[in-house]
Amino acid sequence: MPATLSARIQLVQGDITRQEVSAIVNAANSSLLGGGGVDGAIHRAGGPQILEECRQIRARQGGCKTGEAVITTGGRLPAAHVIHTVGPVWNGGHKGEPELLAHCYRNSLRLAEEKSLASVAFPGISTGIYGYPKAEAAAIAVHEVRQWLAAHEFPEKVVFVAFDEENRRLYEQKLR
Ligand code: AR6
Repeated sequence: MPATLSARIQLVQGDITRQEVSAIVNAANSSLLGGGGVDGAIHRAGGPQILEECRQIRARQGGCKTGEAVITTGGRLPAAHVIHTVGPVWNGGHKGEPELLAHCYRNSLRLAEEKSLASVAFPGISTGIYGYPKAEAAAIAVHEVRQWLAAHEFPEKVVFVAFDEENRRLYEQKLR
């Protein structure tokens, strides 16, 4: 990886709600009304203002389709914003899942660029409840972020947040 690019990508293991970045990305569902996993953790830590803005977005545009992304406040989170994106449910890999997952990363990064956000942290979208194989998902995440950073000034930095040791190792391999 070119030095300038590697300096713009970080890997940490931990809880995404604690990240001090401009925006954290939420692995949401198309209702935007919250759920389990990282979605539940973000709404719990960030407080009711996030859900309130999600409801306003629903009223305007009726939720969020798979692969798309919307942005709200971060409420009480250290991050000023939450970018909510809806990953694909894993269905064997022949239902467009890789392309939809790539769209999640690209559309999230596009929102960050539109707002000139300095830094964005991503969880492993779709790799929990939605069942996307972790290694394949990490490969897509790393590929899409590298492509984006090579062509865009914003966000200046992307942080991959691995919740567990297994995910951290997978990202390490892909980033090597
Ligand atoms: N910080 C970082 N990563 C986390 C955290 C956390 N606090 N908690 C979980 N992860 P998931 P999905 C990791 O299930 O598969 C919700 O109900 C987790 O280990 O949160 O996209 C939504 O409302 C996994 O690697 O999201 C949807 O209905 C990754 O985050 C559905 O789940 C994603 O796991 C979305 O499923």
